[in-house]
Amino acid sequence: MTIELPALPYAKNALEPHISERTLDFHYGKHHQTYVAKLNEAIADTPLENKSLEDIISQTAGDENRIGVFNNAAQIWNHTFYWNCMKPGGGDAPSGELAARIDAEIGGVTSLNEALKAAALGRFGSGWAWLVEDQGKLAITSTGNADLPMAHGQKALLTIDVWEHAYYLDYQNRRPDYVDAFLTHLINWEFVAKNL
Ligand code: MN3
Repeated sequence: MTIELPALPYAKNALEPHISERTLDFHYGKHHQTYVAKLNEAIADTPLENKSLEDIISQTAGDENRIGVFNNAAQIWNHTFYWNCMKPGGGDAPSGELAARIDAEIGGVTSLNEALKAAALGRFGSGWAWLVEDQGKLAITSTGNADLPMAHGQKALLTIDVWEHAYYLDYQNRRPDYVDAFLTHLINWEFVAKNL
């Protein structure tokens, strides 16, 4: 069994003008694809060869001798999750149980967006900002490089990729503008609610 690159859940130009087709050409078509190719190369003829992506991640997390395998596997998972966190015409408000919990535990969606933005801008260098469920409570976190909530016993609900490759072609060094566009125009709240 090889790990496959999942299809994008929308066309490459569907997130314009906020994220360009050119960015998705590179980000999905090159970066995500390369993580898949490198992982398959690394696990070929090893005991990990027939494992699921989640098993590969959990079996290599924290293992310094297999950091390369972990990084590629985690980046595959992170990117598939990230694509699904966005949709054309997204960014409307959450509803139902998710909205009630955001109100009760974080003080509302405005506070959530502020905290996500702070996490995204506070992450020095490459990484990810997250809304997670941690021991039954909503929390905002960030991780460096390929690291991800499941390696810390948390459930991922939403992520923002803050690696430069996610925004540089469209926003150059302006990470805050990319994060604003993500929060205002792109979040797929139905997907976030489904992760609860
Ligand atoms: Mn990326």
